Amino acid sequence: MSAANQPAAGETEEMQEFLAALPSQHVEPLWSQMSMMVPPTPNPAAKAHIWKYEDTLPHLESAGRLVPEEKAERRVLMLVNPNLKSPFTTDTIYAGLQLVNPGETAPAHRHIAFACRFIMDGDGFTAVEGKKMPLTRGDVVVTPVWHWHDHGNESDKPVIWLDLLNLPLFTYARVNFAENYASPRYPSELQDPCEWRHPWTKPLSEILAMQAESIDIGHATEETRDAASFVYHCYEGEGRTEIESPSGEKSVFQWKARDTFAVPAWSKIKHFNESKAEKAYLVACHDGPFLDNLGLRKPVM
Ligand code: GTQ
Repeated sequence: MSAANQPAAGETEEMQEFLAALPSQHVEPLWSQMSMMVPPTPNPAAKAHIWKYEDTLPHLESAGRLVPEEKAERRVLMLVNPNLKSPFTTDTIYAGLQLVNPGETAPAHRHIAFACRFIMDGDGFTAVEGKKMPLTRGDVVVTPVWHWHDHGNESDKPVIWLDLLNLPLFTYARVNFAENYASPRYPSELQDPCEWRHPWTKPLSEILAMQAESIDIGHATEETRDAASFVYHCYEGEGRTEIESPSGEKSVFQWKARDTFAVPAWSKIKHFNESKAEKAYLVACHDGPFLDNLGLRKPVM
C-alpha cells in the first residue's frame, strides 16, 4: 500500500474504515493521486545529461579489444539516463554507441523496434532487406520495423555510430521481439542511393524523427519547449546548450563534435555557438512522430 492510500490522521472513523477496506478489493481512491496521474505539465522521469565523447570513447575502444565479435551480437555501450536504467536515454528514446571492427559482421536480425543510426567515424555498411549501403560520417541509416538488417565493416579501421531506437516504449507495450537470420548476413547487393540511407544533406522523419540544425558563428537559437524528448549529437563545431527541465532543474552542457546529450520532454532548450571560426551543427533524434501518431501531443486549436 503506497503512502497515498494510508488513512490520514484526523479522518473520521468511518472514513478510516472505508479506506482500510479498499486494498483487499484491489481498488484505490483516485482523488488522493489525481495530481500525479494528471499533472499540470509533462512530467518526464529522465534528466538532462551529456556524454562527452572523449570520456566514453576509451571505454568503447576497450570493448572493441575485449569483446569478440561472437560474444556481442551488437557491441554497444548504452547511454543510460542517470535517473533511470537501461534502455532509457530519455523516457522514450534509447541511444547507444556501436563499434564494428574491420572484417566483422553484426549478424542479421529483424525486430519490432524501429532504429536509426548516425555514423560518427569510419566507414562501414548496413544491409537492409538485401540492399547494402556504404556508410560514412554524417550519414543516417534507418532500419524500419521488421526489416532484416546486418552491419559490417570492410575497411581497415573501426566504424562507430550512434544507435537510436524506440526501446523504452516496449517497457510499457511489451511487444518487441526479434528473429535471427539463419546466416550472419542476409543476402544483399550494393544499393547507392538507397531509400534507407540519408546522407548528411538530407534529414528524415519516421517513428523517431531525425533533424539537423546549424547555428551561425556568434549566434544562439530561439528558446524552444516541446512535448518531444531529444537525444542531441554534435556533428561539428562547439558551443553550449542551456536546458531547464519541467522540474525546474537547470543544466548547461558544453559540447563539441561527437558529444551526445539527452533532453527530457518539456524542457526549455537554447543552443549557443561559442566558436569564433566555424558554424555549429547539431543533429537530434526525437519522438515527435510517435507522440503525434498516438495523439499524445497538445493539439493546435
Ligand atoms: O544494431 O540492430 O543498439 O537491435 C540495440 C538493439 C542496436 C541493432 C542496438 C539493436 C541494435
